[in-house]
Amino acid sequence: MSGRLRFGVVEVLVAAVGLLAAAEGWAEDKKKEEEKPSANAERLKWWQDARFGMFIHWGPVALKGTEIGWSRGAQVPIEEYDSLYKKFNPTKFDADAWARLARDAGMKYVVLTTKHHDGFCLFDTKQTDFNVMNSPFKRDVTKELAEACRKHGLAFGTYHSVCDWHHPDFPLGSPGGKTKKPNPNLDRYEQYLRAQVTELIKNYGPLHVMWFDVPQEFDARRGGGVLKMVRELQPDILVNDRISVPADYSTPEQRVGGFTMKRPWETCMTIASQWAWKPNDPVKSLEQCLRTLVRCAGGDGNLLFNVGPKADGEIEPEQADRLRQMGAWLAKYGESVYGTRGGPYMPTARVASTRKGNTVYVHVFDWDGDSVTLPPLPRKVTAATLLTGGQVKAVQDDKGLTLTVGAGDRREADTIVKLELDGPALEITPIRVGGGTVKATASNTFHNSDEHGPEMAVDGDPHTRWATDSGTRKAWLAIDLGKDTAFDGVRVQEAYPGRVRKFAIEVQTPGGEWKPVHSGTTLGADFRARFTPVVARHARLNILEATEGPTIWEIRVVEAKDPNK
Ligand code: H79
Repeated sequence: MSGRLRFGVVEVLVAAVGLLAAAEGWAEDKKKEEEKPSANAERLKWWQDARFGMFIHWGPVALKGTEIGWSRGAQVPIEEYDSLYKKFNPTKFDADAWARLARDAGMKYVVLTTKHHDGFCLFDTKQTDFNVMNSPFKRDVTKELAEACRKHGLAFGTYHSVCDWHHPDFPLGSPGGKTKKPNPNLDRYEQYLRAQVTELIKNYGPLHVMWFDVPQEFDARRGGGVLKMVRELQPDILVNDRISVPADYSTPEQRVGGFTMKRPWETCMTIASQWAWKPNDPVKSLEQCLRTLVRCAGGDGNLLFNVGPKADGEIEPEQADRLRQMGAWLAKYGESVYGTRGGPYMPTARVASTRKGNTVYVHVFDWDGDSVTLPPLPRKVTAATLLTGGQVKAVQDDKGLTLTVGAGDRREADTIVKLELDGPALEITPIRVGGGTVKATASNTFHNSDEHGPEMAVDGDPHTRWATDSGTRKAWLAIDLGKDTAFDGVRVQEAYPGRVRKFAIEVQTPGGEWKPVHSGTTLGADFRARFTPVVARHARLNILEATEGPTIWEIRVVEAKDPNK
């Protein structure tokens, strides 16, 4: 759970600023903006089809092997951190090799940290001397990589942190933005940021994306102003959602995003544990890497997969090997990822699906013996084959769609069943898998977005959750079991354990009243309660007190005869 907790911080930040945005009437401007056809629509479509990109976190901090930005003033004293660039001389840096690796991995775009929260600039900026041209290396890394990417047919974009714990004008400092600078000047800092963003677009563009991060101190008006400038400089650029306004797409961090076809999204995730290089950092298994990519595609999102090159300029051979393995897999089965949209089956821990034309690709990670049964497809399957090789039997009946594959043809990471339908797969309304007939409603949903709706807490997918607006102190999440059901327990997984301070589990009486069957003060990551069996169709988690907007990964009742209790 701690991983989820840790990486939620940015999302909370983005959420909080999102609220501010609405409060300031920014939403109306957005509405007007949405009425115009967007100049980046074509690029956005290309990017969604591309699905897979390389994120690169690099800088002098690689000399220490600690985390970029965050270790400044924490694991590494500030003076030492800020002097590292004087020894930064990555003689093995070869932009062409990085670009070739991205290509070999099956990636279609690259995003490089031109400046992280530590303020060091990996490009030839005229706005500060704190940049790579003043290191012994004296080479414009950003320029070389941008050119190599173009040469190898990859789109190139820049990660540029909005917050800057090094710059004297930025109000917050290291460690972790927790200290205050003596003489900040946010207006002047904004001019600095604008000047750098302008340099990036003019000198290294056209860029694929301006990937902003952590807009501390930037409210929606300030962030929205920067966004407007970016779009004026390059109308077809993509901009992520970390400039205090939603811009083009969402960016779940270190977790696979929830299914949605209403808003583009991209998961950013590290191939090992740290963003920047760390000695002996264990690399994710091939199975984990492939499933992450497939789960993103199945949820209709992208994956921006991060490597942290070493201080000498080389990408760890172990990371490079893993990426090439992914590329080899994509070379064989890429048709089930590239150019597809997510669904129609919404992803779960056990399956994901992708679709294009009249084809659905069912990616099975986990089988029930020889087969897997999915809810009915509202179209006829005219042919079923195994993209990963071998024999598959597909049967459509009242129960649903059952796919059967023998042990020898089931693949470790992902067995891909290719279904041809009698019509366009994209016309199928997304189908929930495994959540069964349980429906959910709630008193409040974060930004009213489907991605954080109450259904997310009953979809059987541990990666998606119900969330409430920030500042919510009381809320309820009700589940409809579809019919009267005998149950004697409940399980709840709280995201951000500790927010809920007082709650009751309640069931609805035939008269429509809510009656508590259990009450408590602490939920947490894996809450289980047992009580005297009750029979009811409707139950709810009534949160009576919370320190911040409560959010729940999953909730389910334990049926009275449930063998898994
Ligand atoms: O650049 C990467 C992160 O450094 C940055 N976004 C991605 C793309 C980021 N900034 N803030 N956050 C992520 C959220 C905060 C995470 C933290 Fe931690 C958890 C800060 C302290 C605890 C991660 C784990 C960083 C240090 C330890």
